[in-house]
Amino acid sequence: MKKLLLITLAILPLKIYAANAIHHAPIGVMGDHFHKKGEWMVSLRFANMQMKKNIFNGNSISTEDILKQPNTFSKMPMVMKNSKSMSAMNDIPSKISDHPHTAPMKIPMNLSVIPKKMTMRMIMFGAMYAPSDKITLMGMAMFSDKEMILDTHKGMMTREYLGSFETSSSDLSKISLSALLNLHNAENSKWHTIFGLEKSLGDNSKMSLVLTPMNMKKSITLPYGMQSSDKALRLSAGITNVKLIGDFILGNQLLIKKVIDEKDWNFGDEFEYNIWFQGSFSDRASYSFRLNYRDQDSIDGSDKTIMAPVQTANPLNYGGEVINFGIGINVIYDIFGGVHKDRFAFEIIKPIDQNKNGLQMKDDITIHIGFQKSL
Ligand SMILES: [Cu+2]
Repeated sequence: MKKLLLITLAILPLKIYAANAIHHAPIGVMGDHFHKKGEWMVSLRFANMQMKKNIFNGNSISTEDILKQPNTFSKMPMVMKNSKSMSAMNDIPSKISDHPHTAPMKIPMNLSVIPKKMTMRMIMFGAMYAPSDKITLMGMAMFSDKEMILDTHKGMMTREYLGSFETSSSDLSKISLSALLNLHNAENSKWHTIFGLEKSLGDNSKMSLVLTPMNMKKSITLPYGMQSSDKALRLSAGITNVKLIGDFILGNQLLIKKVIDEKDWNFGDEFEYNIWFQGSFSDRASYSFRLNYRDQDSIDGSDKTIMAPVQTANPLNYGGEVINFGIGINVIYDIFGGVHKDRFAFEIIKPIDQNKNGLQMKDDITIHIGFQKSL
């Protein structure tokens, strides 16, 4: 009898602290669960995001219509290394905009390079540690790899297609440190807050060869979206509620990210809301449905060397609202041994509504794959 009681006590904490597949949120949600005092967890996540086609203020737009969009940089004096020609151009700004064919640099009046496909891959290493039952600390490092395929058209007259090219960048993108603070821990409803700092690292001025509308290969500073980092420091704050309704889980999370220290430019502040529903196939396998709403501001500031006849070179063509729907599974296996089991998770996400600012690529499917192990 005494033995039985001891075994029950030993198993009990496991039951409460995330023993079943359903006890962790869908893998795309961060900072959803707690650990018990002294416990560590390590995680490895991989995300693959695709973007295809373009949308203008949320509506689809054809290649022909993108080629009719004005190139914001055609009205600006060009930044040139030769100060003589720089001052000469400053003297005749009206001539540049009024008479494009006589402009010294032949800057296309309209957008001439069109993004066709973008792939972003992210690898995230994470660690969690609970100094007490009330607080769990969470650290994360993210590597990103971006690839974009673009089509170049002639800058003027016939606007004919000249060819395609690819740009890419990869780097350590950011690191973050957060604390989860338990506010309320009842049997069927748990509340906790998240506070953290996120530092963007990596290159923010990577250069790459591009095919210009003059049909020449030239090395330019890649547009904002292709840079691995914006070098900004962000504060993140959030609140999470996880409810147990019968055998099901209903989770809610609000998360904001605000830039508190920036360089010349930074990606906009973010607001994110997640609501997810989970059910169990068994203790070892659960499924999830998730709605995700994201609203991001456009880019603040600019990099004067980023100027190309492509939508991504304009800081206003960033941010906006996207609503995503995700389906996921969590499974528990016992592969690597130890006190705690091995958790694997998969989630596939598809946008259901996109109202992005200005002219941008359209989000397509994102997949998340994760491995988590408590120590
Ligand atoms: Cu954890």
